[in-house]
Amino acid sequence: MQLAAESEIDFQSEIYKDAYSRINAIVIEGEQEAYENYITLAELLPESKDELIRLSKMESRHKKGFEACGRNLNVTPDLEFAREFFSPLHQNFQDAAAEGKVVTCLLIQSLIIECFAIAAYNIYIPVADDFARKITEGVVKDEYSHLNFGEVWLKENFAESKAELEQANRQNLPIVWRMLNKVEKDAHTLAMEKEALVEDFMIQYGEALSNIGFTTRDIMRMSAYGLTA
Ligand code: Y39
Ligand code: FE
Ligand code: FE
Ligand code: FE
Repeated sequence: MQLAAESEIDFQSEIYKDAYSRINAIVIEGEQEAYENYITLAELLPESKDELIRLSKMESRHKKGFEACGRNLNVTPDLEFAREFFSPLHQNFQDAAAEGKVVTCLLIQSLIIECFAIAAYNIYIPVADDFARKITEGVVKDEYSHLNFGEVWLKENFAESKAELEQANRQNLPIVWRMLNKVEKDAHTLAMEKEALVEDFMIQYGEALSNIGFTTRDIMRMSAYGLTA
């Protein structure tokens, strides 16, 4: 992998800034929705309320950090693009929350979205500008702790959650693939390759499913739903 410091990335070029206006917006909108999702989860899981409110506050700090990254490059985030980008997952989370389907909410936010964030931030860090790299390094550590919350809860409630997890995976994993396809070109402009994003996502997500209690065979079957998107 090439490091930003040794590469030819021109962070001030119009091409870079145009792509950044969408990727930065996706991250800002994602952090805002993550903030809201953890507040919703705190209402659904009163026994974990304090912990979930703490996670929600971390997400709003992340949002502020990434807003600063955009300002630092003189980029205006395209938030309308970002809201559209997240709307299918956002809608599925809202629908699940309205039905009290906490397992589906946890799969969407704490597994899928957190793994997506971890993959994106891991791939971004080596090719980020110095300001954004420092911010993102701090953020990605937090995202691992958010993923861990979901893993621990779902592991403790695995037997009762298994069927709903499989259904929620089937419904939501293809959406992640469509999201990756929509962002592939802009990510490439930022020196982030889709293949690397997919690989990192599948490693994080597969590990999470394994930690929760799924077998290798289950994980293979569940992962295959991504491929048909
Ligand atoms: O839990 C979180 O903080 C997640 C909301 C943030 C999602 C970030 C999504 C990043 C996708 C960027 C795609 C770049 C190729
Ligand atoms: Fe909303
Ligand atoms: Fe976050
Ligand atoms: Fe998070």
